[in-house]
Amino acid sequence: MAYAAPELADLDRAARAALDAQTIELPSWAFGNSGTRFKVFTSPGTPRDPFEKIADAGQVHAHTGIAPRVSLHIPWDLVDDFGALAAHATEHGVAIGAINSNVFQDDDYKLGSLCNPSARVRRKAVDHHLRCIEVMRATGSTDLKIWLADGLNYPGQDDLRQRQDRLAEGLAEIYAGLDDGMRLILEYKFFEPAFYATDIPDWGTALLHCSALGERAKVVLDTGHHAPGTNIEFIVAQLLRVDRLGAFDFNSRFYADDDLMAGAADPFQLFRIMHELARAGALAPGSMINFMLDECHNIEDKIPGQIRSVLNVQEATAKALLVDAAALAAAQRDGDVLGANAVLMDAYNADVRGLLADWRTDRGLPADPMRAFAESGHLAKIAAERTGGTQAGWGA
Ligand code: PSV
Ligand code: MN
Ligand code: MN
Repeated sequence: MAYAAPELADLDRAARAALDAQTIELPSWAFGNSGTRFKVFTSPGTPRDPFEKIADAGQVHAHTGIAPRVSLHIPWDLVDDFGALAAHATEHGVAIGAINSNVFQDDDYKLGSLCNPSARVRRKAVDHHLRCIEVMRATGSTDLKIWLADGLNYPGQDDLRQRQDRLAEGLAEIYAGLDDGMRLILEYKFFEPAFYATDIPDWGTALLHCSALGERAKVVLDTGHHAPGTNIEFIVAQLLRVDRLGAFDFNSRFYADDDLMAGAADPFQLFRIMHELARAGALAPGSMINFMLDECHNIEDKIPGQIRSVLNVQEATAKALLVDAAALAAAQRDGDVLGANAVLMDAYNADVRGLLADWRTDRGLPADPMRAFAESGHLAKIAAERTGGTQAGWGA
C-alpha cells in the first residue's frame, strides 16, 4: 500500500482545536550568546539588551504564528522600566511570559539560595523573588518560575533535611507574595551545578513542595534534567493525574543538560510526551500548561534555531494528535501488544510537514518558516544595525 501523508482534514475537530490553540514560549536567553566553559562564540547581530532580544523573539512569532510570549530571566533581563519593555513586546507582536528568578550568580549564593545555611542569604533570595513578583505586575506576567542551583558537593557539607525545611519556609513566603491569578512553577534538576546532592533533584521533591504550598504551585518539567534513560512521559502522566504539571522547558540532551534544540536529539521522546498530553486532553484549548523552550544556541544562528525548535514541537504535537485513540484503546483492551504499538508508530511515522504547511498557509503565515526567514535577509540587517555596545551573553 502506498503511503499517503495525512492532511489537515484527517484531524478530528478536537485535534484541530488543540493544534490551533497551541502556543510555545521563547526564552530571552536563547537570543544571547552562549557556549560552554571552553568557549563562548559570538555572532554578528546578537542582541545587546532585553529590548533587542524581544525584537528577535518577535521574528520567531512572525514566522511561526505560535510563539507569542517571551520568558525573562531576572537579573539577566533587568531594565529600568518594565512597563516600557512590555509595551515594546506588544509592538513586536509578543507578550512577556514567565519571569525566571536568578538566585545563582552572586557570590552570596555559593552555598545556596533558599537552602543556604545563612539566614541573611536566605532573606536576600526571598527578597529577590518578591522583586520578581513586582516585575510580573509591571509586565502582566502570571508565572513565577523558580529553578535553584542549590545543592551540595560533598557528603556532610550541610544537613540535607534542614535544607528541605529552609526551602519549604522560603517557598512559602514567596508563594504568599503572589497575587491572585499568579502561579509559582518549580523546576527540578537531578544534578549540576552541585554534584553530590541537589536540593530539588526530581519531580517527587518538586511535587511535595508544590503540594504543601497550594493549588497555584505547579511543577516544571525540563526535558534535559533527567538521568539517561528516564521515562519522561511517565512523569508527565503522573503529574497530570494530580493536576500539578505547570510547564515544560523543552530542549534536547545527548549527555547532560545540553540545552540543544527541542526535538533534535530524540524526536520520538518528544512525540511520546505529546501523546501523553493529548490522551489526557492537556493539549486542549485553555490548558494551563505553559510550553516553554529553555535552550541555548552555541554554534547555530539563534533566531532560526528558535524557529526550528518551535516547528519541531509543533510537528511532534501534530503527530500525537493524529494517534487513532479509539484504535489504540481497543488494541490495549484486547491485549494486542503489536497492534497497540503499531497505532502509535503509525502516527509517529506520519509526515506532517505538508499538513502543517497548509495550516500555516491558511493563516497567512509562510508555508516554510525556515526558508522564509533565511530569504528575509533579517540576519544581515541586524548584523549591520547592531554595532557598538556589548552583546548579551549567557548571564547578561
Ligand atoms: C537550569 O539548568 C535551567 O534549566 C533553568 O531553567 C534555568 O533558568 C535555565 O536553565 C538557564 O538557562
Ligand atoms: Mn530549564
Ligand atoms: Mn537546564
